Amino acid sequence: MSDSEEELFEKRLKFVLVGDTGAGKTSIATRYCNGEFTRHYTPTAGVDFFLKNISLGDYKSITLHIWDVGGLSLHGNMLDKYIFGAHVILFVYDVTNASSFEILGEWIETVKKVNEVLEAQPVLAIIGNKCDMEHQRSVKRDKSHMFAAESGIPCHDVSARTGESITMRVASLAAEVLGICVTKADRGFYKPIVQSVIDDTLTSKQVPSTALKKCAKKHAKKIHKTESNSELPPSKSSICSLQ
Ligand SMILES: Nc1nc2c(ncn2[C@@H]2O[C@H](COP(=O)(O)OP(=O)(O)OP(=O)(O)O)[C@@H](O)[C@H]2O)c(=O)[nH]1
Ligand SMILES: [Mg+2]
Repeated sequence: MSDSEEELFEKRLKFVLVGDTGAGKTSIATRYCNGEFTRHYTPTAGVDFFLKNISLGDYKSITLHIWDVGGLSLHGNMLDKYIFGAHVILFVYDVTNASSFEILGEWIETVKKVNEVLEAQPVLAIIGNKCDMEHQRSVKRDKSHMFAAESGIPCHDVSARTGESITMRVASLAAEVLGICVTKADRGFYKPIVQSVIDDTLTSKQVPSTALKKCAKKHAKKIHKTESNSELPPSKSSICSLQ
């Protein structure tokens, strides 16, 4: 196999997650790479590393090196080293926490300053995390869309808790870096499923099936299926997945 052929099949991409403390960067990385989520919060000191192997189009093996940068690094002296050589930088904020959104400007300015000298610019994206807590949203969609338009960086909502949109978003960004489209086959791979969580207090014996169906319909929401189908949230409740 020639070098260029080999390159087509194997690729390494560096993704960097930055943003305010508590925005959910570690949770996004843990959900995406390990299919896990915890409510327990342990602030990241410095940077943490995650690895994930995916395939997209003709690229049979893409190794994603995910650098999860602690929120306190904004004012530290290591940030330039963390983002050096990044193919993708994700600016993460918490949709329920306005100050995590307001500080994005400072993150973007700092990152852009570091990248100024580079020839190849990374792909940038703004990620609004915790969209499972819509009822507590304090950053209105209009506001984030306007900010995205002004800064020229697209924004997307995800949830590390439910896994919503994470896999597909990462795949789209990787495809953008590689200059390829997410193919039909890739789309099949990330086929959406409808997931509904049914309260613990109800069991299928106690409730007629029509009521269960109604309940499932009411609470149904779309998430994206991953390779391991691991994006179901850990919960004490019974989980009902409908294709
Ligand atoms: N409901 C909900 N909670 C989330 C979500 N993502 C993260 N959390 C919670 O938010 C808290 C902070 O999450 P982390 O992932 O540790 O935040 P971080 O951005 O890595 O924070 P630093 O390491 O300090 O920069 C934890 O208690 C998580 O359980 C989400 O999508 N939904
Ligand atoms: Mg962290």
